[in-house]
Amino acid sequence: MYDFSADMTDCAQAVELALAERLSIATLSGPGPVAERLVAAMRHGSLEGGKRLRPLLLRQAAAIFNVPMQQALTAGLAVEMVHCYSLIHDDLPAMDDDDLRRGRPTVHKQYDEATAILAGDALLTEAFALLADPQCHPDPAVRIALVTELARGSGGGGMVGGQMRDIEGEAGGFSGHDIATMQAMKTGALIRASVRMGAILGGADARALAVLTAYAEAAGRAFQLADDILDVTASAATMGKATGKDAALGKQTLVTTLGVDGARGHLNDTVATALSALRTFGPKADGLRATARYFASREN
Ligand code: GRG
Repeated sequence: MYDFSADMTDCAQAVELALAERLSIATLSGPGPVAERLVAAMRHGSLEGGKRLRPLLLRQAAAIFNVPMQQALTAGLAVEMVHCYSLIHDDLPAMDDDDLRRGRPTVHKQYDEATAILAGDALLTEAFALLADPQCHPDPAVRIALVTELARGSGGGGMVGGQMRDIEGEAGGFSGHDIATMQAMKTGALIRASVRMGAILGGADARALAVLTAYAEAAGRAFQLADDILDVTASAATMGKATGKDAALGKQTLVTTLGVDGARGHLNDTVATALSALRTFGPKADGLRATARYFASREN
């Protein structure tokens, strides 16, 4: 019987251990020795905290195809590094200007802005070095497919482009469609890439990949809806970051247009869409099913 809580804890522990090992002076040094301050800032922005949901989704998708755990973990680390870089940069004064992340000072507060920018840059770069490493997958064609997927999900047509649209939207005038596009890119694209990378590691055929993509897109919408609801309903202590930011910035979300109850109803419908996409898969997709349900019930 699948146990979501055990799966999530096990994944988070594995990611924490592997990240701590990878983000070391020995591993990060290139033609020259990496600066100790840079490594410390990268570790501050990546270790101790974080639900590690993207590596979890990746390994749950990979589990459908019996991918070895080590391969799923290596690719999951790459996604988590991109995620942590995005949070470090998102917290900067030029972006969301936050002091608190995962219950601790943000990287630019603990160090300084320049160090935070560089720590994010180095995490992003290291993510692609990980995917290029044969421990990720013995077949170079699979590794290239993973690099392409992560680049698409995190770049101008994905997460970074979504962040740009979000900033543009602060001026107002966004339609419901504009908000949905921005959110699908800013938050959804990396979640989509995570699931698809698990499928790519498993050699999924085009049909399975399409089904998992449909799941991932709905799961990404559910994750973002939950985040928008929690921004209104949860405390900063529970979230480990400032809340009430959307309203303070006058940002439009589905909560502003539908209200909290309307948004909750929409969240439940979106989770149902994610689950129905998986109907052709048997119990091997129970992990992905449980994570979509968790998105509707999470409290932080
Ligand atoms: C600055 C390049 C760049 C991108 C920023 C991800 C992102 C794009 C901004 C983060 C701002 C934000 C709060 C987005 C909402 C969704 C989100 C990514 C929440 C945080 O993800 P969790 O809940 O965080 O998975 P943990 O801490 O558990 O890893």
